[in-house]
Amino acid sequence: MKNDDHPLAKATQSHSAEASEKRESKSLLDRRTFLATGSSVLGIAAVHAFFPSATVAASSSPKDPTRTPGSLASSYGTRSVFEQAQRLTSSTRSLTPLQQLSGIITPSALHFERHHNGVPLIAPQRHRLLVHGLVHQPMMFTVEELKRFPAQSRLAFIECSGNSGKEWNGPKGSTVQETHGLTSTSEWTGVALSTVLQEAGIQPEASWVLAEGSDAAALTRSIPLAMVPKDTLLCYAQNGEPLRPEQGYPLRLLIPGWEGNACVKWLRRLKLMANPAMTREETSKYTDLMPDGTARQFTFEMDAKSVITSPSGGQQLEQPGFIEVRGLAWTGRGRITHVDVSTDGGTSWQAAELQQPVLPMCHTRFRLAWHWSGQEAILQSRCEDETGYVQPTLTDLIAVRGFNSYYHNNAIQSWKVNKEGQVHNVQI
Ligand SMILES: Nc1nc2c(c(=O)[nH]1)N[C@H]1C(S)=C(S)[C@@H](COP(=O)(O)O)O[C@H]1N2
Ligand SMILES: [Mo]
Repeated sequence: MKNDDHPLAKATQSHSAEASEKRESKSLLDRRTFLATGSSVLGIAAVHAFFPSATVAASSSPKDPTRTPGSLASSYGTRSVFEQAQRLTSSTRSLTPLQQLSGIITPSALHFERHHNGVPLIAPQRHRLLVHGLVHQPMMFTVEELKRFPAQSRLAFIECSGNSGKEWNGPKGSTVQETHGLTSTSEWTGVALSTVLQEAGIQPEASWVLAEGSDAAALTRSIPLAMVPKDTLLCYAQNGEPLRPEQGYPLRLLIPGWEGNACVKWLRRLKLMANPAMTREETSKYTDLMPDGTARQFTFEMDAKSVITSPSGGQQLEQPGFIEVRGLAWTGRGRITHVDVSTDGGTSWQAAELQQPVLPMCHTRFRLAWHWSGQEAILQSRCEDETGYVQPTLTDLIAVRGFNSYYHNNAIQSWKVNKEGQVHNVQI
């Protein structure tokens, strides 16, 4: 089976330890030369710009920061040089390091990426959105024109329907980034899709809208007008600034709670139609082969799902004692209402605390105080949403969907803590 969302090429670290060691020793040398030649105030800023390595920064950081003036104001901020969280990248996707994040917002620079044929470079002045098909008046908009419409902002997660897909047939990813990193939450700003469609005027026969991207994949999906949420946005901003190129600059569709591929990036065309267009993305891809040989199609809403992000695969517990179990839960059908955590592989469950704010179609942070006795433990989380839907076990999911499925795996994840405190991905 060949599948665009399948191959999670073994994530490669962007640089080997050896290479970065070399760079550091060279940087140290450079820095000594540099310090010998000049030490103006501007020079101090330059040291920071030139030697971003954490080791160098640690060795040059003053013992008492209250006795040395800090670096100067900067025009565009960057994180502390001591912080290293990274997306894990393969050529067509990158994964959010969920285990290294706090709260519910994903920093834009760490939002997961999924693209079928690269990130296009689009000059916003040249970009157009065409609205045509079964409309009273075909229309073309520039991004500036779309920005003049009443603006709306909302937080929402986007999850790729291929997230955790590899986990259908046995535990594969070693970290939560590898098993669940294709989901992120941002604040999105744009104009309501309904506002723009109203402007063009929908003809009575129109019941689907085709959304097309301006990338080399020209990703195209048919969306049923009757199902599409009212708060669907044509977005131009993410976390307060223009969309990142990876997220669809200068314009993307955001359908809150729907599978990522329906949120067409680099959006250039909306065509009103009587029937779905049956594009590649809704026939060959993004369908689920069921045990009876039929294919589930147009499975837009993301089912409730949760995962413990800490302790999670690849982490090491230092010593027995108090540990706060932390994780994320989300659902495409509104709000998360409840999360249970088990530390004994699902034999007993305890209600976790939901951290405010609990917003619809958003990652929701949950926490549970745990005393690790130093014995083997299996950590699981199970969420419920406002429709009463409860996150299934993988066994339950396979009983309904069979072994040929890949997309929409929202099963309960298990992390095994061994006596040494090492945490591993297991299926029980
Ligand atoms: N034009 C276009 N839109 C696209 C894609 C694409 O390849 N081209 N990928 C889709 C898929 S499969 C997903 S999961 C989401 C990912 O959004 P993100 O990269 O902003 O996280 O974008 C969707 N929109
Ligand atoms: Mo996706």
